[in-house]
Amino acid sequence: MDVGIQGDAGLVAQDLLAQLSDTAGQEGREARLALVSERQQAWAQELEQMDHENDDPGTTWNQRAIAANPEHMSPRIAWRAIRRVMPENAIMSSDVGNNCAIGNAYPSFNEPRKYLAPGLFGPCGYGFPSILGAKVGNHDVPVVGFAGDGAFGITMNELTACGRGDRPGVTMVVFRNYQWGAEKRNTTLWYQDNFVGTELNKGVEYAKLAEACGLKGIKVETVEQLEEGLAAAIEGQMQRNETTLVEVVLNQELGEPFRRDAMKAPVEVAGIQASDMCD
Ligand SMILES: Cc1ncc(C[n+]2csc(CCOP(=O)(O)OP(=O)(O)O)c2C)c(N)n1
Ligand SMILES: [Mg+2]
Repeated sequence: MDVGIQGDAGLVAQDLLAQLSDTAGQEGREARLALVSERQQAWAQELEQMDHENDDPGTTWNQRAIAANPEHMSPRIAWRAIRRVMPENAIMSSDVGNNCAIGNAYPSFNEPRKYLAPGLFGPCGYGFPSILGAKVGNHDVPVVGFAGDGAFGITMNELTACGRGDRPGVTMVVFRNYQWGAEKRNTTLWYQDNFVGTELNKGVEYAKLAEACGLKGIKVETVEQLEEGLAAAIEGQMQRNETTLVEVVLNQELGEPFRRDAMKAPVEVAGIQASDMCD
């Protein structure tokens, strides 16, 4: 029998619990826990082995992106390096974008209130201010923010304010793939690489922007540089109250689009010419 319940979720759950016996839910519990742990281990193993993003049939963006910059880290290779260095008690934030979305699979947490994400609201520019706020509330805890180069640009004016006076130090990682990657991913799939407005200015040096704001900035291009640079930045945050921006140069691979379900190839409804769009 199904029963619809309308009420405050917390209060209803408490009432339900009060009605249940102490052994309710025990049946098959061990087997369920074993299955969860088996699945977790299998997933962790799979993640360890994934270096690159797949192309959908008929598209070649990722293959070309890997070939174009074989010396650059892929998002997954960078995330594995990050995971090796992140302190266990750190609070992290994750912005909206392709690199951050790929990265959401990597961290694991042993305590609550460690992971800040914009969820379904999806505002680009979330990663930096949210980690600044986390540090204001948790001076003794290492905090590390993550954002793509496009999304970071939306709130990077905070660089001018966060180093004032006795503000606590933070560590901010910016993934530099020179593109609004998540948007470009849609275009590779449904518009035959007809990119419009997805390229970022290659001449901008994010680490130097941080330095110009009186903060520390480092640009890293290899796994070793990333591990060393991020570890040093976190050490500086905790020991010397330093804020460091870690600019991580990546290749241009792109993972799953956010809304595969919501996107469709455009349908030609009339014989419109490009020249129709001009004066
Ligand atoms: C305020 C705002 N504007 C636009 C978008 C749409 N949007 C979602 S992801 C994305 C691209 C993010 O690019 P970047 O931060 O460089 O990350 P990447 O995908 O390259 O890793 C955009 C424009 C959004 N979510 N929020
Ligand atoms: Mg980007």
